[in-house]
Parts: sequence; structure tokens; C-alpha cells
Amino acid sequence: MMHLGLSITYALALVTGVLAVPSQQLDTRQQPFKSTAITTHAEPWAIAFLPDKRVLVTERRGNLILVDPATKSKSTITGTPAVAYGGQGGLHDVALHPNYAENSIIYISYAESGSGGAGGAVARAKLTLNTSGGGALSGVEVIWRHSQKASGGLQFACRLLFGSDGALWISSGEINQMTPAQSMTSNLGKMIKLYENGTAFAGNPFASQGAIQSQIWSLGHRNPLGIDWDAQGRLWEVEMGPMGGDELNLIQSGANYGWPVVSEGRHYDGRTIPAHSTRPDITPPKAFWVPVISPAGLIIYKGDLFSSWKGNAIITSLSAQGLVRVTITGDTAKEAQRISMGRRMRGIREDKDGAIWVVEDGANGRLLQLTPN
Ligand SMILES: *[C@@H]1O[C@H](CO)[C@@H](O)[C@H](O)[C@H]1NC(C)=O
Ligand SMILES: *[C@@H]1O[C@H](CO)[C@@H](O)[C@H](O)[C@H]1NC(C)=O
Ligand SMILES: [Ca+2]
Repeated sequence: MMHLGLSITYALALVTGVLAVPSQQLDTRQQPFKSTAITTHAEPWAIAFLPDKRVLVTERRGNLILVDPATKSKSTITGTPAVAYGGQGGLHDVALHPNYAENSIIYISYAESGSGGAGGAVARAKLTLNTSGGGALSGVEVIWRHSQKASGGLQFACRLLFGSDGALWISSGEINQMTPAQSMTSNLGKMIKLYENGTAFAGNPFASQGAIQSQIWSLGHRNPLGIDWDAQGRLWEVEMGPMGGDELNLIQSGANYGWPVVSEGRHYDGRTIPAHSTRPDITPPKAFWVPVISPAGLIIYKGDLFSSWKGNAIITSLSAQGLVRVTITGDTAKEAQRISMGRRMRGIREDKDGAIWVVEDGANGRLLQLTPN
């Protein structure tokens, strides 16, 4: 079973003695906040903010929803591509082109069906909003896809993030195929850096080595569900490990993050995996969790509203049913706080005013706006 938040994982960890109690001491920077429910969705996954403060929310069955927080109303964006809904797959992330205000282009990631099962894909399209509510995508163009498909519907990931240089980052999951995460002729289990048109970024570390290699920024990732920049422009990533071993990584050009060669967790059938410390050539995580938190999204908080959280990683957690706050000092990271919200938490984004928005996982998942009390 893949991170369904089952207590069996915890029990097995206890029995097998791999339980390392994560640091849960509360630091002094508690920040009371209130949670305002905006809308309710069927399996929401991700959030993106439009310049006019309306919000795009993806729903896993393939619906792209336009939310107006001012009226708490929602309408549908038509023209989304067919998605392979099943397992963990469906419609995943949504992001605006850096020049959205001029070109109205958005990007979506999703699982698509094909020979051999399903794989992740990223498409861009023009978004035309309708004055009477909702809107439509047109000119949908797939600009990237996983280099193979697989059955099982697991670990697509494919978070989307633009950088200050205008490049598009994709956190590519390994769709439960494991070894392709180490293969340079596969784009599974990689951090991918492209131009906004889908062409591989010229400055990538393996640019001279071939078509797939040229897309790759880093390798050895399992199920990388959250990526964000810190204020210094460093890229951080959270990924779900196997049984145990969820990771927070600082992403560096050309680095190998180890999956499935090393991990702080073990396979679901109980087989052990060597720890990162056995392979000095592999970049270890800055923080890891045994038992797991099942990280589903990440922001590095940059605003002023939650002033005591500035620079912290805020991770949405499925199995811990809330948020996990991690302090970052230099290039070290340490869990500071778990905030129980009573529901598995999925997508997370910070808006321009510093409010934090999250979506709850599963049926009747709410879009919540978090602001300090
Ligand atoms: C806008 O809404 C109207 C009324 O619902 C509909 O007829 C029209 O097709 C919509 N246009 C777009 C671009 O979605
Ligand atoms: C994509 O964008 C890059 C950078 O602007 C450019 O060099 C390249 O020619 C473009 N590729 C296509 C197919 O338009
Ligand atoms: Ca790792």
C-alpha cells in the first residue's frame, strides 16, 4: 500500500525497530491562525492564483474549477484534456505562465492513458475567461510527458513551478518503476527543467548527452509532490519515500538523490534499503521522516502575514492530517511543529498577500484560506 496513512506502517516501524522519533518539540514561534472555508471540491489536488484574486483548483477526475473567493462561488473551465483517473492519477497541478497577464497561458499536469498504462504529461493552453462565469482552454498542447507508461496508477507527482529565469520545473515521479529513477535515458524520478515552450533548458547539467538527458536537472527521486523556492532562490523538494523515509531535499544541479539505491525507509514487503550514509556520492535529504508524514505539497513561506514563519518550509501532510512546519537554517532543516487539521491535506500555495491556501484531500475536500488570528 502506498502511503494511505495506515497505522500498519507505524506498527511495522515499531516492530522492525526502524522507528526514529521525529523531532516534534514545539519551538517558540507558534502562530495561531484561522481557517476560512471557501469552496468544496471532489478530490482537489492543486491551487493557482489568477491576477484578479480568483483561484484555479484542479479536481482529480479532470475538472478545472474557477473559484471566486469574494462570493465563494465556483464555475467550470471547459476544454481540459482527458485524464487517466485511477490510483493516484488524474488531473494534478496547475500553474500560470510567467507572462500570463499578457498571454493568458496556463500549464496543467495530469496522468494520461497510453500503451502500457498511464504516465504523467504536462500541457499548456490558453485560458479564456467568460464574463458570465467559467471559461475555456484552447490550443491545448502537450509539451512534456513521461518517457514510459506503467500500470498501477502510482507516483506520477508532476508539480509545476516557474523560476525567476522563466523556466518551467516539473517534479517527475517514477510511477512506481523504481530503477528508471537512476537511468539517464528515462525522465521518471527526475527534476526536469524546460523552457516555457517545453524545450530542454540549455543550461541543464546533462544538456550535451541526449534528448532525455538534456531535460534532467537532478535524479533519484521517488514521488516528489512538492517544490518551492526559498528567498535566496534555492529549490527545495519534498518526496514520499517507501515505507518510511519521506524526504525534504535541497535540489542541486546534477545531483543524485538516491532512489531506489538508498533510502531511510524500507520496501513495502519489508526488504531493507541501504541508508544514504552508505553512499557518499549520493546527496542525502536535509530532513526525513520515519514513520512517514506523506508529504503532498510544499511552500517555503515568504510573506509577512505569518511573520514568525518566514523562511520555514510548510508541508501539507496526508497521513499526519495537517501541516508540518520545518525551520531552515543555512542548509540544515529541522521539524519545528505539527499542526493537526483533522483531514489529509493536499495542495498548498501562498498568495501575494501572504495568506496560505490549502486543499483537503479526497471527497468533499475544502479550499481553505489560512490567515493569522
Ligand atoms: C460563456 O458562457 C456562455 C453562457 O453560459 C456560453 O454560451 C459560452 O459558450 C461561454 N464561453 C466560453 C468561452 O466559455
Ligand atoms: C523554445 O524556447 C527557447 C528559449 O527561448 C528557444 O531557444 C527555442 O528555439 C524554442 N523552441 C521552440 C520549438 O520554439
Ligand atoms: Ca533520497
